[in-house]
Amino acid sequence: MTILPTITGPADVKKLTLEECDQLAREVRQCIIDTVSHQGGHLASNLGIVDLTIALHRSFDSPRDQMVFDVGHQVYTHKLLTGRLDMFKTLRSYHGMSGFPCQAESEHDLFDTGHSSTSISMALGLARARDLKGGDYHVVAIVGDGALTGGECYEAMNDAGQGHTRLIVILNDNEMSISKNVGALSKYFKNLRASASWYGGKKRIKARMQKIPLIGRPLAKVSENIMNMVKSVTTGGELFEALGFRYLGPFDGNNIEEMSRVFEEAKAITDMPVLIHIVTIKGNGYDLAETQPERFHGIAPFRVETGLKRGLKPSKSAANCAGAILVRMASEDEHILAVTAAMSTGTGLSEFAKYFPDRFFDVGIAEQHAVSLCAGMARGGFKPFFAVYATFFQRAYDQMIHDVCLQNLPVCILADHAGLVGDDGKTHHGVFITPMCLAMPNLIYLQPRDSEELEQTMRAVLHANRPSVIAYPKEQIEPYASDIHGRSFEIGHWQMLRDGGHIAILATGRMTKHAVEASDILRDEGIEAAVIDCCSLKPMDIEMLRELDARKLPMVTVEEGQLQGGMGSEIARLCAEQGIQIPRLMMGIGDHFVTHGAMPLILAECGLMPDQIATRIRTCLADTDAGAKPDPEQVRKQTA
Ligand SMILES: Cc1ncc(C[n+]2csc(CCOP(=O)(O)OP(=O)(O)O)c2C)c(N)n1
Repeated sequence: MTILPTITGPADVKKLTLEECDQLAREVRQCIIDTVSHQGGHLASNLGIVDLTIALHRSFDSPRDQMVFDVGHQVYTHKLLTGRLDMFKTLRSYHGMSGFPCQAESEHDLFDTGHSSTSISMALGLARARDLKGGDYHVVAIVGDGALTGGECYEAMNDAGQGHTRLIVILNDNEMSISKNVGALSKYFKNLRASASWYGGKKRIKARMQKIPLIGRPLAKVSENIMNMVKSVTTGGELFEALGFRYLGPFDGNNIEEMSRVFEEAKAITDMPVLIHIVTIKGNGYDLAETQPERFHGIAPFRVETGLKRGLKPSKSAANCAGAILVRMASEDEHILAVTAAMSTGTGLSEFAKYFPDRFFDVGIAEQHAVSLCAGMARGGFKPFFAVYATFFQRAYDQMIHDVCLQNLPVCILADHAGLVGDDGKTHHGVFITPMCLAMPNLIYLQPRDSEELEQTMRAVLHANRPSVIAYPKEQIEPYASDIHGRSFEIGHWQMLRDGGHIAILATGRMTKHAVEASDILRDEGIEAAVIDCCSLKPMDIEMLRELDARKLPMVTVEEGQLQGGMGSEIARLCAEQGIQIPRLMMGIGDHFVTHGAMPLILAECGLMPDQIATRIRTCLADTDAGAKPDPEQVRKQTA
């Protein structure tokens, strides 16, 4: 009999015997492999944490007891055990299940998360709230060794350790972030694992005993119990003890029985926070993911037998394009350095690391530190490029203003995954980057329209010798046909890709291509639209705005980001300042978080597909006489 379909909630997990739990773990793994192979998703992290999650739901009583999974990319088992099996096949699809914790899905998810290193702070907050209310339930944070490279974890532990707050933190140590974990702490965890020689010994002895015919398995069980008793009285983890935590570990996190026993031990500690150090195997149960955990960390749909991608060849990534350009530039200029915050492959820096290992720095999941580090490197005479997903760069807002822009230092942020990102959804869309950057004095902020302009912008900021951010989407945009020749990008100058006498579409980044396609549609209807590539968002091209005004061309703007404080808003502000007509229509993302799903679907939800842009322009032109001064009420309605 299969067990997984009978699990409607944590209460059903509690009824299972240990043998049945092991069977459930196998079924959950199979379900995750099957589903991710069709839907894509975070495979290796989820396979590693199956046993731990089953043990958590055996020992704790969610939702009364509260669990916070750090990042949240590893909650698939948690979802399956909390009544979401039916929905699971829709993982990461439009209007389907989120790939991350999601309050709208279940009372067992307390926060919608996707960014790293926040779980201990959140759990401490929950624990303090519990204590203020006089509650007696448990609060548990589950945090990976990768996430534990993020500084916020230490701010939280430092705070937790000063009181006697009852809190359980589980450190899930699989020696991996997305890539191999980095830094002094990862060495410290390695030493902890090694110094607890019982751990490796235990595994070896158990494996050998199990091979003895007939009596092997029972014998292994007895000896494991004895070794576990010995373990209970050993100590270690001075770092955590110094922070005011009781340290328990390391334990085998892929052993449900062992986890259940440790959790009971931790539950009994009520006068201080506890950190349980467990060791798991990333990708556990699927050979390919075990041997290549980085490739299977986050993966597009694939064939289970071969691990090869399903379907069409995936589109090229802009990150790889930027990485290749940076390698070329670095071979010409030895002052160029590259920095990543635990995302060397994702941000396209693997080749750079290979060619220039001395000029490449992986700082762990520490975006704030990365930006201040770059400030120091720049002050020291170098030209650092920090490649980071736009959404994670949000972390370093203050460091960018205070440590880079205020000092006017030549640090370049390569803000990858800018705009909408598709399946990862609301925690990962890089749609706040423009409002962030437009507010920063001294900054050059660029959004190239394609791979060719990406290279031009990277070279331009190198010579500008000032703080800069270059934002580009996840997918590489190949150069496309336009009426301009020479294609010479200049900071502070916009390019008219196509001329037209009825309306001017001002667009940026990937939306420039959509604007060209919209103008094709409109051209067939007799509407001539000029398309302007506004790559240089800071500084903007005031001359071009004056020229459009002089020609009495009504303006509309299109951007793949928040309208509040975005490109359209800034153009309107500049126009008002210059006494020229403001845009009639601003297209972009309204005042809400955008869901997950395939890119065309979510772009359509935001009204940003070429045909939708054309329709809105047509309506706008029909509503107002072309060339007439805009009616503010009309502008308000159109942009609502
Ligand atoms: C602030 C931030 N930076 C980067 C990431 C990208 N990211 C997602 S998971 C991950 C690695 C997490 O490693 P770990 O916590 O050890 O979990 P594991 O996947 O190994 O189980 C990274 C870098 C993120 N989610 N948030």
